[in-house]
Amino acid sequence: MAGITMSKPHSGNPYYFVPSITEPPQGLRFEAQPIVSLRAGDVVGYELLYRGEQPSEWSLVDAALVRYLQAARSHPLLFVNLSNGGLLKASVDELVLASERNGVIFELSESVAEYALRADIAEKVNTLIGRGVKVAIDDFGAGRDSLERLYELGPTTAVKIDRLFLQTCARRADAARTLQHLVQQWREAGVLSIAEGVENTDLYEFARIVGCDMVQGWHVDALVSQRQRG
Ligand SMILES: [Ca+2]
Repeated sequence: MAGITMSKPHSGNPYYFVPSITEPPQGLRFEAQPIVSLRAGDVVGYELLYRGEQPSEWSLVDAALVRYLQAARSHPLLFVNLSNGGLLKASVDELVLASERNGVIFELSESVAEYALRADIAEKVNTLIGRGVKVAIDDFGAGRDSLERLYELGPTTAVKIDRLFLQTCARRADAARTLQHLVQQWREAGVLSIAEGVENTDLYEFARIVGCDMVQGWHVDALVSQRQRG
């Protein structure tokens, strides 16, 4: 049985918890990073980040997490990373159940090493979207095929903008305009945009100027901690 404990690494901070899922033979530990709405400034969800030992296969970590999420939990909205292997191995029913029992948005990795897998992944993801599962494109802008990936899928709930791509856009006016157009287009299509790797005030401000809906990163963590302490 998978068990979970929510601990508070920073005393007095009720939001920044560390879930640890323990399922023999592997100890699986996750941290939850807050995702903050730029408009309202409040925490709207968390991304679960794996902090355990390097697994022999990522799909084992995914499988444990999907099993855990199939029971109803009183969590806030969780963004859950799935590897391509984990996504293909989990059944549609398991993923639908995890999505129905908990507020979950599955993040899809940008990189697909084996090109032959792409069609299988797109088909699986589109089936999931058709069954009401929410998915986010992860690391948008990091790979050479971000746009192709975005447009081969059905309606996605969110796009997460890659940390390095965000930094590039913040440095270059032409890239910033492109990002601003994309964010606007996504908004018109009802797709949320989330800037990742917001590590300082400048990037926070840049994400706000280009119109992103949400931000996450060290700077955001610090702001959340600060607010909860104050
Ligand atoms: Ca992610």
